[in-house]
Amino acid sequence: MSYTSSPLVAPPRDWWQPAGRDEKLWLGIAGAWAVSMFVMMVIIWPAIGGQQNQIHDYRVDPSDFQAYTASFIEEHQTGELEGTPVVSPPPDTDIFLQASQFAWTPVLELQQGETYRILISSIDVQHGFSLQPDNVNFQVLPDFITGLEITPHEAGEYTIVCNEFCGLGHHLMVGQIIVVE
Ligand SMILES: [Cu+2]
Repeated sequence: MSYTSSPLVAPPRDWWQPAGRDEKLWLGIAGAWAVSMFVMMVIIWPAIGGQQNQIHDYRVDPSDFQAYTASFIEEHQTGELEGTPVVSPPPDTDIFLQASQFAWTPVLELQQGETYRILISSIDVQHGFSLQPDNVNFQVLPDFITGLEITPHEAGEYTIVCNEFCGLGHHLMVGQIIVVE
C-alpha cells in the first residue's frame, strides 16, 4: 500500500528546481496586474472622472477649532434642525465642520454650483467622514484640519455618517449637508 498522497507524508523536496512554465506565466500576469492597478490609482482615476478630492491639511489645536466653529456658526446661522444649528455661509468664507462624540456640527446649507472650502476636524477622538449617497470618505482627526474643496452639482439632502468607531454613541453620529438650487 502506498501513502505518497497522504497529507502525513512530506511532499518531495524540490522547491529549489527552476519555476515551471505555468508558474512563470501566473507570476507574470499577477505582476502586470499589480502594475496596471498602481497606474490606475495614481494616474488614471485622478485624471478621468475627477475621483480625486482636493484635500489640504493643516494643524490645529482642538480647542481653537471649537472656537472657530462657534464663531462661524454665530456669524452665519440661519436656523436649527433637531437642536443642531443650520448655517448658510457664502462660498468665499472658510466653512467649519466639527466632529465630536457624537455629532457633526453644524448642518451646512450650500448653493448648488458654487465652490466651497470645508475645514473639518475633530475636537475629541478620531472620526470618519462619509458623505452619503456620494462616495466621499476620509478620516477626521483631532489636531489636524482636513480642508475639502467641493462643488455640489445636485440639490438635495446629503447625510454625513461617522465611519470610524468612536464610542458608544457612534451609530447616532449623523450629520447633514443640504444643497439648495
Ligand atoms: Cu464618530
